[in-house]
Amino acid sequence: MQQIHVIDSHTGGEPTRVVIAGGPPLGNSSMAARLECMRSQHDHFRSAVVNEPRGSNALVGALLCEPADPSCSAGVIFFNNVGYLGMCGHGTIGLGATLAYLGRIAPGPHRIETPVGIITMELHSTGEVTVGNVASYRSAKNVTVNVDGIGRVTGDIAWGGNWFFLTNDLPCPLELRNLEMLTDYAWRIRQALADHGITGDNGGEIDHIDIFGPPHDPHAHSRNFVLCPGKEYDRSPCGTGTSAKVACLFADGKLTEGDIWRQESIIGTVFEASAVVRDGRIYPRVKGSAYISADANLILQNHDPFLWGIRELR
Ligand code: PYC
Repeated sequence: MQQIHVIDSHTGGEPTRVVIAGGPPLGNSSMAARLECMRSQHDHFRSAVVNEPRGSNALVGALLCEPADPSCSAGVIFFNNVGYLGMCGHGTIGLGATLAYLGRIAPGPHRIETPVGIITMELHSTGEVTVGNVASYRSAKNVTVNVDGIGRVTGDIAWGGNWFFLTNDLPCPLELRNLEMLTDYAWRIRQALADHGITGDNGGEIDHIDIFGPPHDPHAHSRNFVLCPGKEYDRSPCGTGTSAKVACLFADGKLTEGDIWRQESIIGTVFEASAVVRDGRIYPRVKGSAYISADANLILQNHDPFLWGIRELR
């Protein structure tokens, strides 16, 4: 029997499960190398933690690691129902709330190692967390793709720690009651991008689709629907997606340093974003709150036919 100590939280409705103890041995190299080790040798661990019957398709896992860089407070590898994420904004906010709950960090800024670079995570005395993300940028503007069963859809391709296709072309109002239609629409866009060989830089797969429309909250600037790689929607406004959006707004001259962008999610939760410019590069900052929902041990019994989770649900 194996035990895995986890802390569950949600950030604007989107769940995160931080693995505190019981993770696989991944060595002491960079987070990118450790992610590759986990992917190639311990992928069953990912599935056991986030997939049913212990998890759900919406759950994002965060394996807490000793950092390789001593200037960092922690390292982290994010994963989901189908694979791995370069970065995760809502997950980092969940990680901040988790480390605060455990009494492992005090309010103030902390450096965190991720597979795509070092980020900052500032814990505020209010319990809110601001993520200082990796440099984000738009790689292509106004890309039109022919989508099966839909027609032409136009959007931007941008990096916010993951690759995004961001579009204002709406198939219907951004309402939770339209979830099925939005999911189908976004999934078709994703497939069309792949079919037409449209990628991020260096062939990076565009595995997140971010659809924007008018907000409900009069204090927010926009509402979004984000489809994640495993065909599940983000309940939060998506930290890396909001970072990609901030990069696009900057590139269009619609946002400058110090401006605030309030991004509302499909369930009405809001992230507050801004950006810092350093050496000509845009570093988005995303602020939100997370709430602890469980402090538990996952049990893996050797005779359980679903010891490693139910894989390939999608
Ligand atoms: O907040 O960056 C994010 C995120 C990515 C996938 C789900 N949430």
